Amino acid sequence: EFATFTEAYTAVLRHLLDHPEYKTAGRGKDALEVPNISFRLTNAIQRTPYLAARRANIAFNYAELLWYVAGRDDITMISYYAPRLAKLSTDGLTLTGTAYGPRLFRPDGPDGLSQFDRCVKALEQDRDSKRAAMIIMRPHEAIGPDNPDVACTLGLQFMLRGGRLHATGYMRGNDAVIGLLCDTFSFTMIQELAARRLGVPVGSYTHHVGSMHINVLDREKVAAILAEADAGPAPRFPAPQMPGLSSAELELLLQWEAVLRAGAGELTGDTVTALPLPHYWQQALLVFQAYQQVQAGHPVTTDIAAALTPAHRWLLAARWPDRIT
Ligand code: 5HM
Repeated sequence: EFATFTEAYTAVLRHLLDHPEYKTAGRGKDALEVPNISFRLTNAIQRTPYLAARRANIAFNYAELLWYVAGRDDITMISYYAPRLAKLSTDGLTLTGTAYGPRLFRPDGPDGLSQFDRCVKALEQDRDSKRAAMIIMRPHEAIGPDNPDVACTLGLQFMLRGGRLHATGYMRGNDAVIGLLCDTFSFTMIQELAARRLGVPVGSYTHHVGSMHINVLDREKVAAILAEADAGPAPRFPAPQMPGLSSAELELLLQWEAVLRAGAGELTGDTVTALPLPHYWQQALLVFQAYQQVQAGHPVTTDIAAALTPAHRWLLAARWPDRIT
């Protein structure tokens, strides 16, 4: 059990590096593996690791969450933030396994509800329900070696206990360096969305993984992350509560995301405050604006840098040290 994801993340990485149980070579990648790893974050909002050597992409984290919640599976949006994802697409247009959005957030039954809506409703009707579970990997999913993109997550579960909304993620396989960070981020955000809908505080987040592994090629990066953790405590930034996300707000966020991605418009520290969005989501747009400037080969403007929270500024500077101060 860990108070912050920074601590959980370094503990998992250290365990994999120091005590790997197997060396695997599945699908041509050499990996070090420890089967059956679980951890719990006492407070799911402490989801962001502040480890510069990890060079996390916070723009991707927000984009992936919005892409999920919108029920999207297009590679156009998501590969702009993570170009490597384009390689996972068989048809060049969509992602099948990695796109959890359609499975969680698109209406999929005769009740006209999505799995997410159905879980929230189940908890409204029976606060002690054990049924608020969403299935991600599908029974008929092609798992042969010619399918490059099979869902790694089996499911997510919400439990409303002690007045707080807890969540559990169940994964068949998880890359401890890359996937673990992104998946914890989006799953705890989905948890927080459900908590706001239910009007209860967020509780703990538990992560269970069948095959936890690191690619052998990432070993040096892991060593650098651990050396940084050993050198002193990670910086602590306040973790603001997400205010919830209405469908109108989601729509506006996605509209602006597309405008910024296309370079068809820009936001400033001033104009963003005029948008009918809570400060929390305005920050996500400022992160996208900063990302666009970096992608276009420019430094992040001082106006945008000044409007970002210290946590966002720190994350962007860890990833692109020569673009933002
Ligand atoms: O051979 P396999 O389908 O397991 O390769 C996909 C790998 O991508 C997973 O084992 C895991 O290392 C990583 N992954 C992850 O960690 C992939 C996804 C996409 O579903 C994810 N987290 N969300």
